[in-house]
Amino acid sequence: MKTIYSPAHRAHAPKEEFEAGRLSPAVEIPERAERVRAEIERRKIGPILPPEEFGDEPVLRVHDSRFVGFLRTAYDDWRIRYSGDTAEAFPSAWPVRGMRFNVSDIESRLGSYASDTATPIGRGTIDAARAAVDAALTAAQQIQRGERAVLALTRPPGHHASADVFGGYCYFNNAAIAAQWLVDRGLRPAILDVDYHHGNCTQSIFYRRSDVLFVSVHADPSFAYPHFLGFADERGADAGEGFNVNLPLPRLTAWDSYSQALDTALSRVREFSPDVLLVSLGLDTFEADPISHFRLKVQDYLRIGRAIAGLCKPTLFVFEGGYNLDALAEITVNVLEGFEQR
Ligand code: OKP
Ligand code: ZN
Repeated sequence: MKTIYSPAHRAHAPKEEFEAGRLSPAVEIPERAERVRAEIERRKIGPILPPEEFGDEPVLRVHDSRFVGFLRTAYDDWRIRYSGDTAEAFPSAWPVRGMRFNVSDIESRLGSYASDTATPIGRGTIDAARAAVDAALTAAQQIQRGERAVLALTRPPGHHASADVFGGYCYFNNAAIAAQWLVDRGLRPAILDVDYHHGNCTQSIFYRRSDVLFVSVHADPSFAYPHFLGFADERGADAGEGFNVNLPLPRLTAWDSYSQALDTALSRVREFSPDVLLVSLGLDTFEADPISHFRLKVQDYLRIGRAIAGLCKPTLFVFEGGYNLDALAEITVNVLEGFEQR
């Protein structure tokens, strides 16, 4: 299996996130992708190739142009506002009920576009996020050209970024942009999101559409981030009714019940009969993940890979979350190896 990887991700090296009332060390850090890349080499999964540049057009098929413009200048605008301070940009006020969306200065733009305080914008954030998009698009192109499976080793991740929202460590929605690019080339993609956290913004992007199926297995938002979306009764709207499937699971879910939900997800994908499967591959369902509360074990990731391979579809893995640095590389590559075994 080919991997698409760019070292440009290293330019996004957040230091801190504001969470549970305090600043804590960032967990979505360069070492994540570096460890996975090294493990792919060590276990000889296949060639590691750099992305091609696709330009803005495929990004603007999914994201609002003012939002893209905001991300492009946010760090510089922030530095100008705070006279040269090199600290990362964070929002501190949001336009909640009764207030207005306003983008007249950097503070109002941050508040209008951000969904949380865990997603800092630093000097290299935009370049890294763009390189991740290009990696996902390059992988999509490989699939279109006949590859059976490709990994886009993207970071920052993407599934908490919508048309005009960034948050949850995500800036551009890598998987959604790749899916839209495939739609624009006449293909019918399904997206299976197995990250611990619900892919709320991938859901939002395709919620009213029947040309892309979105299926997610994740921690119940009644106790887990992203808190405000990802419930089982969200089934799509308008033309998209029935094309959104959420399978929320309780705290401490282990393989027994996880695998049942995964089977349900996979049968829904099979029924849709996509040309291409995109997997939003989060590895934060691991038992020792520092921010999550499922109980999957190292060997379970081989099973996830095998189960996905059972669909017999061209498969584009798009890397999302997973924060246990000691296990992340092994469990990621287990999914790929499990997939290849079948
Ligand atoms: C991104 B991805 C949990 C705080 C959660 C944001 C989590 C973003 C996850 N105590 N903060 O889906 O892995
Ligand atoms: Zn996650």
